[in-house]
Amino acid sequence: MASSGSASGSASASSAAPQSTRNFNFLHRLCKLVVVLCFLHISVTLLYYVRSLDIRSAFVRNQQQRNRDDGDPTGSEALYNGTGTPKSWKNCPQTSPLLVGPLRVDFNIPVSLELTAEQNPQVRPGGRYKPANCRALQKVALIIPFRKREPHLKFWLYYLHPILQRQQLDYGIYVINQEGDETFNRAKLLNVGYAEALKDYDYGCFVFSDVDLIPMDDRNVYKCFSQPRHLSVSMDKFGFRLPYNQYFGGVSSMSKEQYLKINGFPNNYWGWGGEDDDIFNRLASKGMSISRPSGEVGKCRMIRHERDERNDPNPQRFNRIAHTRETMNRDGIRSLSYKLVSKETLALYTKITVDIGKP
Ligand code: UD2
Ligand code: MN
Repeated sequence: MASSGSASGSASASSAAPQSTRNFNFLHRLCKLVVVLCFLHISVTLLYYVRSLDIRSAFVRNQQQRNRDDGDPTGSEALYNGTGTPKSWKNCPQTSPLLVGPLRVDFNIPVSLELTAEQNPQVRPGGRYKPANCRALQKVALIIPFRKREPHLKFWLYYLHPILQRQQLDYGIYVINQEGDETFNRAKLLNVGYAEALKDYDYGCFVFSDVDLIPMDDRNVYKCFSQPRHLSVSMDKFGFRLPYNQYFGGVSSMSKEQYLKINGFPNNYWGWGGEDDDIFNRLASKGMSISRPSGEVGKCRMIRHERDERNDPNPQRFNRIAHTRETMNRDGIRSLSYKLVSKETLALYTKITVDIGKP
């Protein structure tokens, strides 16, 4: 039993050698496979990492491009050049270094046109200004619809002239005064302002402002953006909130191109209300979106007032707003007609008195 045991022992010893070799070979191959897999894993990880770097830098490039677009909605500075400013001058910076942020606006402190003129010696006749040491990025016409609101206009000029100068804009102020006692028509006056301002200068940007609205922060820049801008987003009158998402009343800005794309504003909203919603509908129907400052930067105050005479709520407004898409192509800047009564180049603004007819 023992010999057979030893014989069988030697036989199993002779067959154990190739077995261990086979095991060794197997282990060797397994290790190789593990190494190859590790290598593959590292390569794939590296590849993804490099690609994500590419995407990140493309994102940064894209953001920078967008910031540039925001500064110049026309995408070319050419429009804003040729202002009579020497070519060697540098462009003003994207963000003016002169801005101070939140401002105190108090309508209990009386102001006068004389005081405003005294405090703004750089403003030229007609309410024109451009920075003395750099080329403004935009040429902005400020258009104010107006009738019998002299006390409000005094405040507007007193507060806005210094702000607009700190914003380093090349600007002009146009007060569009409706002649006579017919029903008031805000949007048609704004169209007149657009047409008349362009007779003066090649403005590329138009800011449309109520006479009674004053911004409370000079970082709310009265210029144009890559999308139409609503500037009076957070008004004391509405508890410093946007009353509704589509709200476009108060102060807004549009580049010439954006304005022309919607055929300007409606001419047939007589009396109070609706015209701002019609403008919003026009923009939406052309696929544009509304750009807005933050609620903090967009704070503003409205001078308290009663409803004016001959500006009662327009009973047709709801019906008209419902049909903007059908009417906007035939009613707008392309079909505007009015009679210019007078154009006065005053110390702080250009006053355009106009006969815009009646309903
Ligand atoms: C709101 C909107 C305004 C416009 C209006 C409806 C705000 C802050 N503003 O203003 O943009 O959509 O509703 O039409 O929500 N004006 C005169 N003389 C007049 C009548 C009007 O100068 O006799 C001018 C003036 O610039 C005034 C603007 O038109 O600020 C708007 O009229 P409003 O102030 O009487 O109307 P309001 O405050 O409800
Ligand atoms: Mn008002």
